[in-house]
Amino acid sequence: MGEEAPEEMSTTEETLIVVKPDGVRRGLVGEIIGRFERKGLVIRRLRMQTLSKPQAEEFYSVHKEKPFFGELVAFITSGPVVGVVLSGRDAVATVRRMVGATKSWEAASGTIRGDLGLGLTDNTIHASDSSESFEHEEAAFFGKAPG
Ligand code: FUP
Repeated sequence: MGEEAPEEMSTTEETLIVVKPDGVRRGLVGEIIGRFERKGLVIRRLRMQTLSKPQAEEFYSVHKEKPFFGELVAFITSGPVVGVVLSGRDAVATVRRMVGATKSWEAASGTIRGDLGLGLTDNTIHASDSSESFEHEEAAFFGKAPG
């Protein structure tokens, strides 16, 4: 038996990316969303907004015990961000590969963080790391789903 699921078992799924305040301030929204569109992922929802502190604390609640939580919330609320729900084959893992390593200075060339920045908290983009995270983050970012 192979280690990987057969191709036909790959699933269409959804994920969320958020262009962080540094990415918006630096004029990288089009560059970033364009990469996902060219890859073949489909935009399902899109919104620009400045997150409130409670909304950001909910969005990042998985990190609430971490020493950098305060810094993370302060940064993500420091200016407008752009959230995009993307769908496609294995979207969670595919998008994470395109985003690259958390420390932008270590991220591989060809990835968004590797090509576009040097930061850690200000690492240009957030992407859901699982379908469960996606559900939580979509609700925190957009509010209750329509319908
Ligand atoms: P990632 O999934 O790559 O976005 O990274 P993590 O879940 O490890 O971290 C969540 C966010 O916290 C990232 F935006 C980076 C930030 N962070 C810090 O600001 N300081 C740290 O020491 C570690 C992570």
